[in-house]
Amino acid sequence: MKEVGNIIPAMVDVTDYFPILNRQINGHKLVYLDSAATSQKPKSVIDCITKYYETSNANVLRSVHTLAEEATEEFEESRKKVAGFIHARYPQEIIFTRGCTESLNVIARAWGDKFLKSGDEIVLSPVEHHSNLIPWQQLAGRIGAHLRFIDLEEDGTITVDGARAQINSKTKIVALSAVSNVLGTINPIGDIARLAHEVGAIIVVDGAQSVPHQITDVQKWNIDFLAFSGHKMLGPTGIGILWGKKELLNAMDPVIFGGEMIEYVDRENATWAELPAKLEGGTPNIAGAIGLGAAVDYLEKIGMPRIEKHVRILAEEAYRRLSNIQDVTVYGPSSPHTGVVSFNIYNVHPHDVAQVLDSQGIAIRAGHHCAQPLMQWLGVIATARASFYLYNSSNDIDALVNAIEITKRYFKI
Ligand code: 7TS
Repeated sequence: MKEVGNIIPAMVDVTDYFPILNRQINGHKLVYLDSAATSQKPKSVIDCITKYYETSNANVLRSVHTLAEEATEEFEESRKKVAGFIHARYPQEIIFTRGCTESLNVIARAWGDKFLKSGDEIVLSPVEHHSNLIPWQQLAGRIGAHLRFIDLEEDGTITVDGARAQINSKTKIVALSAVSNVLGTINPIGDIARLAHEVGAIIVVDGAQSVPHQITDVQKWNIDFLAFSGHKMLGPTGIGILWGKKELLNAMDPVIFGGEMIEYVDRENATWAELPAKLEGGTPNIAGAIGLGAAVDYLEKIGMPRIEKHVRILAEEAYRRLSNIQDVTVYGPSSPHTGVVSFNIYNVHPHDVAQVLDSQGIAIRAGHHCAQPLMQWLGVIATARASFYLYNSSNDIDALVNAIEITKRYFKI
């Protein structure tokens, strides 16, 4: 008998609030299971960006005319909203960047180049997205530092003991994702932050997959830096956040030089503006920042604890149901498991799985997910990955399970 999942409705009226989810794809209603790559955008975010361009568009932080003052006010209001969202102590600790990748690169350059020296160690994990690996590889190469990797448990989880085994007096930076974009594992960030601080190291957290899905409290975690992207949390592309403790951001030198970030300039020399301008050289993505503020409003209206619970229930339900399908391998722990479910169908390339699913209107991602060292650890070249957000329901899991059965029949598995 065919298994039917628990009834888990979407958290919002998708038809009204997420216009794109009304689309038909290849004759089927779109089932969007690729939010880990980028989330869809609610109408309130789309409308907010349109309104900004239609009514207040101007450059920020320079001119004194009305439009410029309105734009600056909205831009700075968004900074405050983001600060509140992650429980930052000061809005000046919120630096607008292009995204998580840029934020991590800035930390590696601006903190790493200044404060690390030859022989120092950087502790990472094998599950990191390339964005939280390559900047550290490059830094290590520039200054002669060494990378160490936390051993994973059999199911891919990271434990505090595993971290403790790699952290020592030579450790200067621990850089870890809070949630894996492939395994959906949730890492014990607060405990690992304590270990890092015990040896005088700093901890950098890649929050790309965690900030959209759970309450983020940088003070409770007691971390030093956090990087994340607006586009995975209902906001627009091209806007992201670098958060750091004020004293650390103050100690860093800028990496982008030009307009906006200076205090005084003469022919030979320049001095830097106060935070956050010091680290925001050039005209920022104003509409993006304002759109991100609208996304934060939307997420807070729905409630992060509810979103966290919803996504976790869906992911664990999908994990359970996919595990019960013959010839399907699901990766990572069954619980806790959030956001994403990676899987393979025996003898079928994940790209082929994604293609058959697309023919059924289902959008998933297939590939190495910018986590090739993790693929090597799993012993696979790629996986298929379904990822969930507040607009998904158990109907989407039904559609996914059904389409996997169609794929198996197609490839005669
Ligand atoms: N870190 C993690 C954990 C990620 O999942 C991603 C993007 C990034 C960093 C980089 O974010 P960006 O916005 O700067 O590109 N992850 C994915 C993904 O899993 N599929 O597409 C993008």
